[in-house]
Amino acid sequence: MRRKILKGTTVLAGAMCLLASFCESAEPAGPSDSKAGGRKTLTVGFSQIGAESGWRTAETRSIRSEAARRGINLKFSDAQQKQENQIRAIGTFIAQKVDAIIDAPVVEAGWEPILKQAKAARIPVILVDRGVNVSDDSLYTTLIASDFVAEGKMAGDWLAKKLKGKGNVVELQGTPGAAPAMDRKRGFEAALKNHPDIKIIKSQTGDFTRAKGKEVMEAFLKAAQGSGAKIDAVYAHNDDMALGAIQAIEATGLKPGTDLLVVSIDGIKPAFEAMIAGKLNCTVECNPLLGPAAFDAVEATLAGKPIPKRTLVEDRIFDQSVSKEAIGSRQY
Ligand code: GYE
Repeated sequence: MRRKILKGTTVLAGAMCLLASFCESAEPAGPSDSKAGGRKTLTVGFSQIGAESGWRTAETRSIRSEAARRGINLKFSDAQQKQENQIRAIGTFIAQKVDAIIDAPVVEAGWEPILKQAKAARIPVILVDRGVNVSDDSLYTTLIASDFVAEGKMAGDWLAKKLKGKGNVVELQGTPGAAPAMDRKRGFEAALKNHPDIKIIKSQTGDFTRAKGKEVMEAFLKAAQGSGAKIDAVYAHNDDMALGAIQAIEATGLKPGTDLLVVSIDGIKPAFEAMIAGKLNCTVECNPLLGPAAFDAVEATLAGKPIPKRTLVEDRIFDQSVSKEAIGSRQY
């Protein structure tokens, strides 16, 4: 499978050149109106999951601003976390005969029928951020996303070292059925395989939101109090849930970051602020600035150029030791 690598935020501009082979002089074609100068104005439908996290709103901003920069007419649909809303929106985009569709699929399963409709209408579908589970991968053009298993593994390796191979961990999972929730769990568990004295004593979904992360963490803390178990660390599948958990921990009088370690994924600015304040210990970056790569893919595919099936966004880990110097260059 052909694959491209897109590096993390700080080196994004440089790494975009990796994509230039299929981006340069892409001549978009499609059924849209003509612009002065003969070039067509592309119309692209974007089915976004919602606005559950800082990561998500950064991704939306990136797609919107890149569409505007390229003079692309963007039809934006917010699914409010529901796959049926995404499927409906994609159906509408197909009926409107858009030139291409960008989809950030909330969960992995259940996409075949609508993707078959898009394929039958010869509308390319670019997947951003999360993958889908389909038997025929010709149903989408390309997937531009991070390796979530690797992210979970980075978080787990970091935590295992910090805990010196021993401790009780509670886990706040992302949305059930979502690729980043399943894969970040898998990667984290893989990292802990060689550390039998680190135990995940509780694991529950906090739906990638701050409010749910707080609520579930409150329940974890109460249960631990009742049973006499000590929680040594929290692993949250995203920063927003970790920030919610930090509030819950503080409300009990404990010090997050000191009494309990807190590790998460995304690398949004508030996470860097929490690291500087000593409340969050570590975050694994997951770059949401996917607009440029998504529209490169749209324009290239409409120009009939071959594009890789998978573009990997490269991520890296940040902890308190580097948070101060790193925060200035964070773009989201
Ligand atoms: O980590 C989380 C968001 O799909 C990678 O979704 C994305 C995840 C991200 O809500 O904050």
